[in-house]
Amino acid sequence: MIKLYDFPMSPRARKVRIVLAEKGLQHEKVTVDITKGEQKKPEFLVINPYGKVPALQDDGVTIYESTIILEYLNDQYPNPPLLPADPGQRARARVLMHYADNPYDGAFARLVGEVLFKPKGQADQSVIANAKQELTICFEHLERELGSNDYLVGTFSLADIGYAAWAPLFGPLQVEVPTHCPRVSAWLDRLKTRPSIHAAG
Ligand SMILES: N[C@@H](CCC(=O)N[C@@H](CS)C(=O)NCC(=O)O)C(=O)O
Repeated sequence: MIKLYDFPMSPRARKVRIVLAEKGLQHEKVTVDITKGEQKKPEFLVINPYGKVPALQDDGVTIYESTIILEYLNDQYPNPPLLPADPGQRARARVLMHYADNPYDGAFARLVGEVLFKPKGQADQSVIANAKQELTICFEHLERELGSNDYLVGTFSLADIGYAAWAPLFGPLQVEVPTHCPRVSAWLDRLKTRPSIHAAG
């Protein structure tokens, strides 16, 4: 049985929950309460030495880093496939996964640090403004990447998941997709209607 070390509010764990739902995989969830520091306990550091969720155990293997977990699940449980078969499109999907994990995730992580983790009134407004500016650049890039497609690489794939996973935090972080990125808005709305994304919480 697949075991997911999870925390409900974690966007990186949400990525894994989306893939588990897309593939209809039975699994056991173990909640690691990161608000209580459980991710830094010695027994969890044996599972993920970085002391972060998610982590996943399956078939005798322990994996951490959400994007590597996604790739593992797609390799081990190929149906439905969540990466294109064509090598060029597959590489493009991975480029977009890398983009989700770097500028996009990085800007959100800074916003979470200021808006959600700092006591009210102590958030650094310049960090917030810079992070929102970086997100605008990300949304503009995604607007170009989407073109007229419904999903980043045509059909739904792992490439979409890293972006969808942060959407529940747009409200609490007061992030809005700029009006000059209508394709991004439509794509995020489309993603919200997928049962897997709904199921992942
Ligand atoms: N690059 C990692 C990041 C994991 C990560 O930062 N997880 C957050 C929750 S979304 C966490 O565990 N934070 C607690 C901590 O850093 O102590 C991944 O994608 O799995």
